[in-house]
Amino acid sequence: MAPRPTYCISSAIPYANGAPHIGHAYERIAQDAIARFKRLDGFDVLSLSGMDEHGQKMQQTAAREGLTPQGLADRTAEQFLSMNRLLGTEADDVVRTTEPRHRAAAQEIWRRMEARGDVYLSSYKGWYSVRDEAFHDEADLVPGPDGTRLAPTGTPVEWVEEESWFFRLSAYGDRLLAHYAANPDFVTPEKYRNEVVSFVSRGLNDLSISRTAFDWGVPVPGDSKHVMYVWVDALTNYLTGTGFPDASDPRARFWPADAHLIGKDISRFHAVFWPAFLLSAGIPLPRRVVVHGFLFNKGEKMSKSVGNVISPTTLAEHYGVDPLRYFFLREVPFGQDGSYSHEAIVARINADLANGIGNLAQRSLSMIAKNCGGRVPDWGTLTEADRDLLGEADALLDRARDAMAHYALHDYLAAAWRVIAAADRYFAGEEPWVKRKTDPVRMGTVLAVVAEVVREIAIVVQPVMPGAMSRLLDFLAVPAEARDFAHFGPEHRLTPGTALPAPSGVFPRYVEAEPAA
Ligand code: ME8
Repeated sequence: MAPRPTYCISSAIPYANGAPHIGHAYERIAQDAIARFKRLDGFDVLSLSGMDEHGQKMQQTAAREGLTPQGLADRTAEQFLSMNRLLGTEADDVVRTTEPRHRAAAQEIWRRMEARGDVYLSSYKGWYSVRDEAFHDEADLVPGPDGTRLAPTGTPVEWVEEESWFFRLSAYGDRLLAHYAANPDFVTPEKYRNEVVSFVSRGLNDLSISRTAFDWGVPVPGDSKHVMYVWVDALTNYLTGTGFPDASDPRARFWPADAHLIGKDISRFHAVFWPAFLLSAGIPLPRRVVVHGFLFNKGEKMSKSVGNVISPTTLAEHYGVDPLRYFFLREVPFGQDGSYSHEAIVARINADLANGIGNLAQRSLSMIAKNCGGRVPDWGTLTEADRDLLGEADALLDRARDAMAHYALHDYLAAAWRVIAAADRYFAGEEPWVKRKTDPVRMGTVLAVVAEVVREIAIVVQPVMPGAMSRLLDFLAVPAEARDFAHFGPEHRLTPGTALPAPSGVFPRYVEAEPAA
């Protein structure tokens, strides 16, 4: 048998100086849905995540909280693990940048860049934002309160003057532009690609890549009074996860990664610095940097001072894991900014889940239980209406694949819900409850058709709502080994006579709690 094609997807590794927020949950839900989709589609998948545990911000936060930086990193790593367990978004590997295997990878990429002649010692004078862990050009600073100046991101900056190792980024502008031109999908969506191209077109300065003012980082090989700039260290986590630098590691087959999934604030690091480091080190570039937008609470930025920070765990416990996963991926066109609110989540739960797929499955399966002895009815003779609906459902997988090829997760779900709407219209038009007396054979056909459509929808939607869709497939008695995309389509229709377990509701309506008297 030919080996399965590989697919490797990573997410940004969160700073370990704070608890997980909705933005982190959103990114992991998207990554997990894509990884599950590819797995069901027959790919050999590696889904990577990690924790960004070094840098000045970590050292400062730990000191404020009376912890060691490692103690803070351990506490945060546990919070992320528990969020991912709850959301069903656990990756295949979590690369923590304080691990020895990662230190080895970061030092090796440094040595390769140095061997290429791209690393030199000089001194750095300029503005640094600890919160962004980034240097900012003087010309980009904006006025802050009381005559101070802030980074363009609104964070405080401090003047830094120290000896530093530099990376010859200025030498890579043309090669980067050539790469973007030859690989138009290297950064998607296009809006972010255009930003990156215009940034590089303006000319690149060399990049300071080491610090001496603190020591919480990976030591620079051969010069241990310097630690690496945290982004050199952090970006290399993607290589660590594929076993780098050990070319004989079984995971080496996953490099180059197919997709680095990141938020819009860090596209420059991933689409400019990272490919330049890799070109210098002679390592193939990832195939795509997939940029997603930001989520806002009722349109407002989440911030501790506004008091609107809601933990993803609280939301999942309140609305349910599958509804929350569905909400984020359906509500926000992937790549754009989006907003969430109680009202918007409840509207999706009731319209799309309870009244949509939930109601369709419940009505057809409970009629089968009551009127067909709890067994898949005979297909009988198919009418044009039956064939049309089945044809529409059979076309769903290819539509979903097309949408996923562009990381348009919302389009993939919209395609599934168009089939649900068509099935609802069909069910209403065929009135199987009337035919129960007048034409029970026809009733059986209609119920078999709808049950089959539910099977196909459930198979395709599993990546987004794994728990609920697996319960639906249980109600249809679909064996565990017949739930992947190879079992989608007309050759795998439900078999008449198959006994079905008693169905129960999969998506209850969300009912507002009575206000306290
Ligand atoms: O940037 N909505 O870590 P991080 C959606 N350590 N996504 C959001 C968001 C929001 N409101 N806020 C943040 C870092 N994100 C670095 C990454 S990778 C080598 C190093 C996204 O914890 C953000 O864009 O600040 C990023 O992709 C991820 O959450 C982690 O952010």
